[in-house]
Amino acid sequence: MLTDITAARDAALTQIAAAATLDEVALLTTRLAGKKGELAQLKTKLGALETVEEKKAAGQAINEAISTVGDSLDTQREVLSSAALAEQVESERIDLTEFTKRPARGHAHLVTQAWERLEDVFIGLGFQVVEGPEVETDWHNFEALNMGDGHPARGEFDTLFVDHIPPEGNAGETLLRTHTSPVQIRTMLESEPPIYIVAPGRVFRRDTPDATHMPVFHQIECLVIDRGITMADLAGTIEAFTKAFFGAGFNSRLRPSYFPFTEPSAEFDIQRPNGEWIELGGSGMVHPNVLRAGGLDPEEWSGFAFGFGIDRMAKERHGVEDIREMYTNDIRFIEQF
Ligand code: FA5
Repeated sequence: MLTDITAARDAALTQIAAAATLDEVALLTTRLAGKKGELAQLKTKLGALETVEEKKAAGQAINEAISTVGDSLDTQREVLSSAALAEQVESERIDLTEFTKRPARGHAHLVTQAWERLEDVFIGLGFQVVEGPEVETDWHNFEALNMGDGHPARGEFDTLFVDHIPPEGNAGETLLRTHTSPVQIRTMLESEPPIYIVAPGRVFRRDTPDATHMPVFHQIECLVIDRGITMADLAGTIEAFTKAFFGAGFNSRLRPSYFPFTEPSAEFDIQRPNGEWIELGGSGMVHPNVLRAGGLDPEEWSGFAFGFGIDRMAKERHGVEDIREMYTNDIRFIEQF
């Protein structure tokens, strides 16, 4: 009987070792190690044995054989599964060797670069960066900036209105901000002076695109509110900014001008090392009516503000002929900066 068991076990092990696929292993598992498998069947012959000792020894030998065969099936299953996985990986492998040249890395757009550098320079000068909404109320964009209904200066800003009736207010009072100056009002209303902020952002005007105009462009606003601020602080800040941003070889100047929200007002220009002057933006001392709209007492607080076009500045700085080129998304143009 013991010889039969050993022979059956060895035959089973030989078959398992010869199994070449997982399906074959599955078949062998049922046939050999199942409850009704060939080895288990041997137990039916135990009754024919004469002594208890013989029965016990044979029973034990059968159990051991079943266990050995089970282990062998497990091992074979594992061997075949990892081989199958390796085969699948190999068959699904994609040959990428022809793409060994690394793709070119992109970079930020010219205007984004200018925007980020402006923020860095102003942070270096001690300013905080704030943001305001692109969709504004008529009040923040005009009224609070000393441009009441019918003020002729409103005509300077060809405004895009939003088809929206605010919860409080009337149709035609919601618009796309025409400049970053409404952020002055929001900042004064939301924080206590002293205020030293810059507010970069996107602005909108119904301007026909040409070499120096886009209907969507970017401005950066600077606002300072403190005690005893004078025009000299404005001039000094613009000069410090000019040198920090453009370089030590650049100078700045103020020219008398008019904005409803500043009094006195000035255009400011920068001078290239070659002596050429470039207009940059508008500036002035914050008008008392604007301070009041911002909830501040003009007797106690004074301040200056300036603002300029980021796109226009980048255009001048890099000698771009036409501002529209910056938005054609022509990679040959964009790659140059
Ligand atoms: C203003 O928008 C004022 N808010 C600036 C200001 C701020 C004055 C604080 C005083 C105190 P202006 O309309 O001039 O001003 O526009 C400022 C700058 O935006 C211009 O100098 C120019 O650089 C840029 N700009 C104006 N219109 C366009 C346009 N359509 N496309 C590109 N840049 C423009």
